[in-house]
Amino acid sequence: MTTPDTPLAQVGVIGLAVMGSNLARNFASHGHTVAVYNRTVERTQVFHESFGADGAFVAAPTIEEFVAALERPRKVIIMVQAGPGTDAVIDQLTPLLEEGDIVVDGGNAHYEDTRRREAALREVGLHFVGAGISGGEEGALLGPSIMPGGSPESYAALGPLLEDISAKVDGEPCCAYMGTDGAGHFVKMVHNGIEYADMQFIAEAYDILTAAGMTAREVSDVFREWNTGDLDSYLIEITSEVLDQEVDGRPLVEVILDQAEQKGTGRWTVQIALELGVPVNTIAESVFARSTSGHTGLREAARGALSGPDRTITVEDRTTLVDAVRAALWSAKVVAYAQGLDQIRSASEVYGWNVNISEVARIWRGGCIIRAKLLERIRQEYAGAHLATLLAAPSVAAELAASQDAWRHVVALATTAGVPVPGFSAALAYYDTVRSERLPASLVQGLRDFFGAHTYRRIDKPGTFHTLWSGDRSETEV
Ligand code: NBP
Repeated sequence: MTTPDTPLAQVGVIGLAVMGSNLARNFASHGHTVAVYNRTVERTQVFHESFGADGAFVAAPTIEEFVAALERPRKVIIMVQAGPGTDAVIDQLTPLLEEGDIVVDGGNAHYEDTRRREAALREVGLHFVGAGISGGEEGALLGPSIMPGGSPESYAALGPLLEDISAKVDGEPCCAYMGTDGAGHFVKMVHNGIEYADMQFIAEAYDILTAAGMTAREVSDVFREWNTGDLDSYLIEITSEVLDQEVDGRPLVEVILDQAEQKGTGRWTVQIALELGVPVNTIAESVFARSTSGHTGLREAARGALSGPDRTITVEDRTTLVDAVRAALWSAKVVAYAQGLDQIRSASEVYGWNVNISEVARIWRGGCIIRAKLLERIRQEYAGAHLATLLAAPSVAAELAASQDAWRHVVALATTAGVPVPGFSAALAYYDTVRSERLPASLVQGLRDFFGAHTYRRIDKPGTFHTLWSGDRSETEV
């Protein structure tokens, strides 16, 4: 599929399933010559037949021809199934590359794998870039949000290409350098964690409104309206579309099996948050909500054994309820973003990535699944300011203060009616926890000292203390 006259390609894509194909077509539509290769050659042929005429492609049947078709320093983007597939491609590719070439993993890799791969390729003089890419198949084709990590030198060579194909908001590319080694994949992982929370909140809002007697179509209209205000976002927009869809004369949402699946990035976010000691309870509850939905045996047993209110919410004024649910959704969403960004900052400190949180918010404004109007505001809040938490930004705190009565009312209403709201209530519990003057952690510490002599500190004097619980109960300084 190459001839001696074929021009060298500026970029190459390995893996021509949906994401790789669309990314390659995106590069070509921006005027770049793109080399493409896929393990199973039939897929390359199908790609060539389907899209070969749409741009300048070099469809390589072998990986050797693929490498030979690239201008130097070579820029190779791997878009294959994350995990062993990525390692297999790297193993085939690296002996064929030369010093200074750049290997990009655009898949959903675990950031620790990216750190390992980056170190290994650096040893042999190659740059390895772990690039988080969000936006699904449409984003890959028309402009995703791209979160690259790796050496600053590799970004200098690669960045302009990636910025070119990324989504644009206000003329700015939704792509920016995130930091060394695993920074890009870490940021993408947290993006997905926030996405889990966003979707859980949306599902809870739908559940409450239907428990109050609204039809799926009516709730669809509510989401359409919300999408014109401060909740304006891709997920709110597509919620109105999904709720509006009918199948066999019924709302589609009412016939879809109520068991949510997951691919693992939400779980990773929570696992790593636990290791970092960063509370991301909204994301954790969202991951657990999906797991619980899939435990059919447990749910069946509990359904037969546990009693409670019948999930009916009675309200006099539906408009007031809709407004209150909107306030709860917005507030919970702010808490989830605050928690996710805290997690990124914490990892950035541990790994020395120096991630610019304002830039993260900026490149999430377009192309990715959690793109939302709120992100422009978050970008501004973090620009030039060191925020201990997004919640403490004066304008955010003021709005949360204004919406909290409605938020509390919604959680109370749902809980009283037996409608589970793990996301809304986790967000509210976090809000109340971090704003508390004093927490009952003092009692936890007292108990720890009682059974394990774990000691405690006091509010009124420095030092570490232990009470002789099994002795005369006097206090000693340790
Ligand atoms: P898939 O994740 O479905 O992977 C299929 C591709 O991987 C095919 O090209 C396949 O080649 C190749 N592959 C596999 Br499987 N094992 C391989 C191996 N050992 N050596 C070489 N190639 C191998 O593709 P996708 O849905 O396009 O996603 C690609 C990446 O992008 C994934 O990491 C995914 O997590 C990430 N991602 C996906 C989305 C999305 O919306 N789908 C969004 C964001 C990120 P074959 O044709 O020879 O089997």
